[in-house]
Amino acid sequence: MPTLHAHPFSSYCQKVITALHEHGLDFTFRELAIGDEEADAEFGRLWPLKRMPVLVDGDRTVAESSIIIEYLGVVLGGPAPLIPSDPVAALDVRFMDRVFDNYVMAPVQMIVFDAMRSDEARDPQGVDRSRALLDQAYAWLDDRMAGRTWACGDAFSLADCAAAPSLFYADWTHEIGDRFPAVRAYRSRLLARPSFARAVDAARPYRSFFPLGAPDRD
Ligand SMILES: N[C@@H](CCC(=O)N[C@@H](CS)C(=O)NCC(=O)O)C(=O)O
Repeated sequence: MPTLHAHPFSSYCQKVITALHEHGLDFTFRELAIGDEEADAEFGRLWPLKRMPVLVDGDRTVAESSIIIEYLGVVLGGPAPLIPSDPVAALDVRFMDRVFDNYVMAPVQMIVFDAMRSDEARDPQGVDRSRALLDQAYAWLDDRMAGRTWACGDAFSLADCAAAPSLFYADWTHEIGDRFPAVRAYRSRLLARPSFARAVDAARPYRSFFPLGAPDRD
């Protein structure tokens, strides 16, 4: 059984946990709890850049959420084809995965990490730029999602695994306004997807960790 070194409240960990549930794969959860020095040291030996999650399968260590999800498909199998077998369709899935990581999750992380800093260390310009990028991403996604169920059409994919925690936390960080109805509806569909709903439920006890204050919903 593979081991996932992760934290339930982390967005990139939820992305991979959603994929594991889609595949119906059992795994051992090695929680990277704050203050657990032993887990942290073990994690640093596995992946010196220390970005969660990391999957260990036998003597293989796999880092980076998208690569872990690709690995689940090609090595560990399971019923969920999260990457289409058609190579051109697969490009669209990988493109949307990059969109959610780079243009939704990255600005969300910037704003959230900024909120954890002392007043003197804050970067208001960076926060403004990140909020503007989120607005641009929401507008682009609203057009893209009109008439679609999932990010790349009818099949739930890697891109939706990336979208789920990205849009979940994005709405908490920089609200997805009424002018983006297709993005809001997509976020609701993602929250209703059993694989992601399970990841969200497992993270409920940690909501007080959210530096901007978790809203009383979802
Ligand atoms: N590109 C990485 C990003 C992973 C990442 O940023 N993980 C966050 C948690 S959501 C993390 O480990 N942050 C620790 C830090 O920034 O020191 C991936 O896709 O796995």
